Amino acid sequence: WLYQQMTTLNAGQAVPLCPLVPPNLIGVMGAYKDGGLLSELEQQIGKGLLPGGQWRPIDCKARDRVAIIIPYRDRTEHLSKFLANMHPFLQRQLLDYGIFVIEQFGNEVFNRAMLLNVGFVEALSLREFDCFIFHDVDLLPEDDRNLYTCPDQPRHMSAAVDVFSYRLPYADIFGGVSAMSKAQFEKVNGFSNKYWGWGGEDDDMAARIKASGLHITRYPPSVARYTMLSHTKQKANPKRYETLYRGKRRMKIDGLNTLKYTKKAYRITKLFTWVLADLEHV
Ligand code: UD2
Ligand code: MN
Repeated sequence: WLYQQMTTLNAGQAVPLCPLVPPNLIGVMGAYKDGGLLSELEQQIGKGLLPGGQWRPIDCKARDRVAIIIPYRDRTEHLSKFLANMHPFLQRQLLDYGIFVIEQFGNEVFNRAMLLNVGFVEALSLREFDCFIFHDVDLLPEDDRNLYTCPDQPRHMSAAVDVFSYRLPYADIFGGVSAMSKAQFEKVNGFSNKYWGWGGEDDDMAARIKASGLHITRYPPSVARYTMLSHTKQKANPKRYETLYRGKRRMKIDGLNTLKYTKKAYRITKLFTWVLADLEHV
């Protein structure tokens, strides 16, 4: 038994699996809303990280290899606040993780779902991650018992967001922060690539999950609490209902298997791995 619990990190050095419940969690902690400049943050927390905003515990072997995927464009202040919050948070959870910022190139309307597909592909090309957390840059978790791992069903993480009065706005919501294993994400063919502009892409994923015989799980709202940083509203996509209506039928012919993009730039920074993606209409 003990032998099974041990695993070799460096030659000759065996470490046990990390405890199921990380011992250094704080619980309710709120979210620090100050972030400062990215360059300052690099000074403060960059040293403890592996290149590209990766980290893993050294005294024990992490149970999960988790890629955090951020869809991103033009929200610099949010990004530094996000990173200032998330690195310490994920480290307390003793995860083997990497943070990926997937930025949309150009001025076309934003396509969150497609960027998340790009993040999935790019993270896997770097390492064999087994768990993916798709994370809005403006959401900060308030309680570190909200473990960023992938259970045997997809998990909607942001169940209680301050701007929604810490209540679920509707039963099938899957937007904000969500967790899926590699196998689950492949089973549903990833996100649809067809949602340009605000809205619908998260509901489309919820429909894919259901149609694949999976179901959405959640932590209790007392734990799954988030603060949303303030921002102006994006213009809603007028075609979102129409696209959603035909969504389930498209699942096999629209998603990971039809994703097309050009990598305009790629950088391993101290705090995250950055991909600038030019998305193609597919
Ligand atoms: C809601 C959902 C979000 C998504 C969206 C509809 C929650 C809590 N959030 O967010 O997950 O389903 O509706 O598409 O349910 N972004 C940029 N730059 C931009 C625009 C968006 O970086 O110019 C990224 C950023 O990570 C942002 C995310 O996309 O947090 C979602 O966009 P939003 O915050 O404008 O939308 P919101 O708050 O209505
Ligand atoms: Mn938002």
